[in-house]
Amino acid sequence: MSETLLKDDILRHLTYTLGKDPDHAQTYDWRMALSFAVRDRIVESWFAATRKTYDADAKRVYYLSMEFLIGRLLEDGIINLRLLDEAREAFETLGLDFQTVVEDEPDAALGNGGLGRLAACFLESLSTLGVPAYGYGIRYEHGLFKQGIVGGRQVETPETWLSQQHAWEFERPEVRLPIGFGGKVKVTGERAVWTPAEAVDAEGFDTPIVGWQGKWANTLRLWSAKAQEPFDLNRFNEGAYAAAAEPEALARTISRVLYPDDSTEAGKELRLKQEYFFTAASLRDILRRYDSTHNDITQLPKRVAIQLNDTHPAIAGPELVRLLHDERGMTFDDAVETARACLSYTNHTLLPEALESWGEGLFGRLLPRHLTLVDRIDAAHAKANPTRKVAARGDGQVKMGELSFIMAHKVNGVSALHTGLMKETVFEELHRLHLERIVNQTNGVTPRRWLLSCNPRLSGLITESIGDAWVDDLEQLKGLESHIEDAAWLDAYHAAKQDNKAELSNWMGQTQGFAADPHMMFDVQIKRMHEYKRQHLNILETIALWQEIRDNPNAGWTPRLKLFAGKAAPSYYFAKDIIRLINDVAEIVNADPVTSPYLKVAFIPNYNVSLAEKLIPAADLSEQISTAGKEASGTGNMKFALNGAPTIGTLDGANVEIREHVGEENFFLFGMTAQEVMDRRSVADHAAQAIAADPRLARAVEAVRKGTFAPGDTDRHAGIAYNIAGPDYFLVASDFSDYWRVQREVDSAFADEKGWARMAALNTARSGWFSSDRTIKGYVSDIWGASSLL
Ligand code: B1H
Repeated sequence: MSETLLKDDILRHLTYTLGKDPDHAQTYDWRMALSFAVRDRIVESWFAATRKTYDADAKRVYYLSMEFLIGRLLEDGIINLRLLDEAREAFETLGLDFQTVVEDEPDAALGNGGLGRLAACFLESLSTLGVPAYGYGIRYEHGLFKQGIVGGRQVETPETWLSQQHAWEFERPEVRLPIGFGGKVKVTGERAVWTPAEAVDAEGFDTPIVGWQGKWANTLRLWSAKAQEPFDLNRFNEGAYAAAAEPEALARTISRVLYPDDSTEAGKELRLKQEYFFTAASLRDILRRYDSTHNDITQLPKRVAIQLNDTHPAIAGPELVRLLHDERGMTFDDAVETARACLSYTNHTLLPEALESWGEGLFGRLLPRHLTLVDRIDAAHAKANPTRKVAARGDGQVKMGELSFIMAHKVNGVSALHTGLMKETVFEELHRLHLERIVNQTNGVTPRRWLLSCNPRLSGLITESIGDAWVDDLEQLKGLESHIEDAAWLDAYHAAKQDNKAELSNWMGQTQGFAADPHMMFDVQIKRMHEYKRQHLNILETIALWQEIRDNPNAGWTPRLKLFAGKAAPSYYFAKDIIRLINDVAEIVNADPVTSPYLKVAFIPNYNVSLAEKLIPAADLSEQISTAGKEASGTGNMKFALNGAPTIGTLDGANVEIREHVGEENFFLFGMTAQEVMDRRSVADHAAQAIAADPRLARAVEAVRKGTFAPGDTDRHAGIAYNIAGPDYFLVASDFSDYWRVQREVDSAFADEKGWARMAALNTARSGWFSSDRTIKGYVSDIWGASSLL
């Protein structure tokens, strides 16, 4: 570790790296100087880790992902290096506000939601555990769009995290790999030579990811697309300046923007180009690194484990076969075997609209050699499994889920329920043919970010109570259970939550136009906007509650603040309509003097990692209300439980396991099971029946339909009402009555302050299993065969 004082290093970087006189430095300059001072310390363990990995000739894990939703890195680095006190002190003596400096960092949103955030948690856990690993992805110039709310509606503007220098990355101009598209394939005997028609360069940018206590750091390598020629000199000399710049602009397009579709497939040519671009660059880089210390390519699986984060990098299968067979002379069969021994695949969703497939026309035009190889891989699989009916090719499509399955030695789901459903539904036949292939690895979250860093009050209390070994051994939270009957301790637990709520309330007052009363229950649903996540079930219950409070204001209602946040994919109109309904309901309900003491509604714009870090520690109740069978796991659900917000939820995804861990008496269960959902769908007019059976539901739907929340534009929300009363694919109407019933149980439970604190504390004490450290240990032993070098 560095021997110099952090403060001296900050001032040195301010002066010599940023060229700023302390008297004239702005927040940005201080933030960069602090980041560089912290980064220096990370680099030390980063080099040491790389050296150790080479010395041990250790197996490396390569995590290929279209998304890394890392958020801010400065506080993470400070926390993991245990520099918080020193950094705070340094800024105090400099007369600067530490929090302002930390919050100046842009939130790197190179992902949509859970899938991308999981990749970020995994990188941090891999470093904490000292497993040699690389994350590989795309250095998008523009991450997920910024969401504004104007007139109740979502408006999107481009995100510009790179408009300032990114403090954490190291550009690697020497790592520049040409990636080709299109062109011709010349077959000579068994092998082929592919001559692409066009090519761009993939340039690497490295970000070190440091683990807990700075004992290890791994690398996140993101690829940026660059034109091979900076501009067309001939056209420039002819005076065609715009045309001269065109090839450069076109090449850069590949890494320009993140597709904003969560759990849906984009199906665009540029998307396939992005997928091949980063996957091909990563594989080339992996082989280059292997070659630098090995000369027998057949031993590759001993040193290399490649994890495909969903099917987005599925082209890795045929590409690796191409590299081994066409370029390195392995037989086709050996190439497939070797590739499969390296590759494994995580499935994150069973939603049909999210399963990737590509038309063979497009696929063959961009990747002509790969199309032939996919055919051969599929034919070989068919030959080895003569009874099979499901294929990676058919109907003129390349099906990426099937392809990934066939090319992986292990395939995993992300919660016990989801893995079971994979075996019964989408991968039913492939599972039967390969009974050992599918395994479960229930998701987890890193406790460094999602408790230690985001919730200093609670983590302080935990450390006072049981010491600090919980930070990288989260199951130790169990030790809190012995304090539960201690009234003073429970008061302290409750006080931490109350203080978090007061802090959020202040922030809302400053930024959202109203400061919620911290004595209300903070009932929080924050996640991507999606019909299957059923924000419309929540707002419908809100409406029914508002109506009921108006009817009977003195019935002793438990005061609630309903908090929502989440982005809708720009072309997902129904999800955008739900955002508008929530905002419209908020306007009417919040202005109602009768109900105001008991009910408030807020939609906080621009949900991202940093906002989650603010909201979760202040939450009382966690809404995890997806239609059973649809949410593969969820990871927000774990963050809430860990931070002492009990769940109201369905038996879906990891909710099932959360309930098992925290105890059913500390979890508010409602709704149909996955099996009941499937049965219910076959009931004609299930929604109409549910509405007829529940007058409260009927009244709420009717209020939406007739425009109660859209004065002067009464048709505005009719579409939502007709959907709920009609097709209602996600069974909002059928689950409503039970949801309402259990919400009233929540009301009574919350009114008992001590009882609630106890339940919240038990959620914290029993959530240790949901650490991503546990998840990564599972991948290491069941899938990767790697090991820790610590
Ligand atoms: C999840 C996605 C996803 N599942 C396609 N699938 C995407 C699919 O841009 N695309 O094309 C982007 C994302 N994301 C989520 O993964 C699940 O819905 C969650 O339940 C799960 O917790 C998370 C991590 O496993």
